[in-house]
Amino acid sequence: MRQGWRWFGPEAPVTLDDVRQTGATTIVSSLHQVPIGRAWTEREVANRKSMIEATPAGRSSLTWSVVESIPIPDAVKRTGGRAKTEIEAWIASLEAVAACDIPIVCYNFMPVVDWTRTDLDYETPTGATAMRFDQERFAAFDLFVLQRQGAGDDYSRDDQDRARRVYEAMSDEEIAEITRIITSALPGSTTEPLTIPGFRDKLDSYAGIDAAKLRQNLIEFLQAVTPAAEARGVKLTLHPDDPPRSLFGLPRIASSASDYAALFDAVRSPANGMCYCTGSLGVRADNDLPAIARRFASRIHFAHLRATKREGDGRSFHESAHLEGDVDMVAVLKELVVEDRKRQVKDQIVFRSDHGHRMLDDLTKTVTPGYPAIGRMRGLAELRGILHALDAIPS
Ligand code: DNO
Repeated sequence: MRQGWRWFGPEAPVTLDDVRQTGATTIVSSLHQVPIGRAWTEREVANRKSMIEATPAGRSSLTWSVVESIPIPDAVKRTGGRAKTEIEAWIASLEAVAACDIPIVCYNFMPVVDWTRTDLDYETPTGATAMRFDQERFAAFDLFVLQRQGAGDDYSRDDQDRARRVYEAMSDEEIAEITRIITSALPGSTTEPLTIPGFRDKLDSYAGIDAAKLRQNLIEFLQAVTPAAEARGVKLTLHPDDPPRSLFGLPRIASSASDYAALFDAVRSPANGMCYCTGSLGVRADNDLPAIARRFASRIHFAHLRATKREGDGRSFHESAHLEGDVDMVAVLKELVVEDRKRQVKDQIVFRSDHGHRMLDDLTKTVTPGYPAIGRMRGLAELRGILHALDAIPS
């Protein structure tokens, strides 16, 4: 397996030289500066690639092997194959990526919000901080800050009472903070930052789109884009919903093994692949992670490895250290390694240690939420340790 690192570009606090020191050898990146929906040009991709791959004298080399992500505009999620112009622009971006020999593209199909948390710096017992999704704070935002129409139908009377108490105890600053965290699109998100009125409008634009419709739209998108990907040898990898359940009454359709099975059955192209994210899928107790890795092994080209810990209410969770929490990382890596050993080097699975605790020097620095260097490096080192141990055991 190839050890990857998500790099947010030349303005990011973590530099390419920092990445070299983590031991990662391959880069996961995107043209975050390009507005969603605008086609990427080959020149733009090539410039970024040469930034990554121009190795200073004496330094170890890095390659750019994964684009995470080419964002999918709302029009595609809402209207599927009818969003012809948007799909053409997406294919043009894909072709620019392919022309630069980058073999893997990650994307997701979550409407309105990409990954969602309520707390960025939840203090863990070690003093390091983690990202957290607190169901009561989320409900307080949905019911009383956003005041989403129909939200009451999604929460029990007890849940609503608890959310009201949480909301009433929040200061104005706390309300502003949770609004910012939820609406302004966390780093790497493929959705637009929104204001509260903009958020309500976006939700309205999805009225009448249920899970079956959204799935059909994704299938139409895949039918349109997989021929281009297949012809150019690019693997498309669908990232799971994070968290893997409906939020704000919106459908989500990449949350479970049966969701992925439906997509792989509908679009059989080998370019139709999976980004296997243990942290996202692991939030659901009924997602058996090693079984998912085994079942879809040949479809997995990219993996996000991190662990989440479900809390007492069964809905809240926080991001634990990579080998703690609810994910059996040894069992997961065993499955991925079995698949990886069957592949040629050029087709090996790229993984990155996903997210990381904010710890040590990063506690006093400006960091990218979820992506501080030290916590991610701790995770990568632990994962690498497992891989070394598995390598020592003959297959
Ligand atoms: C968050 C990331 C997501 C992911 C996209 C993939 O940390 O996992 O933003 O990049 O959902 O398209």
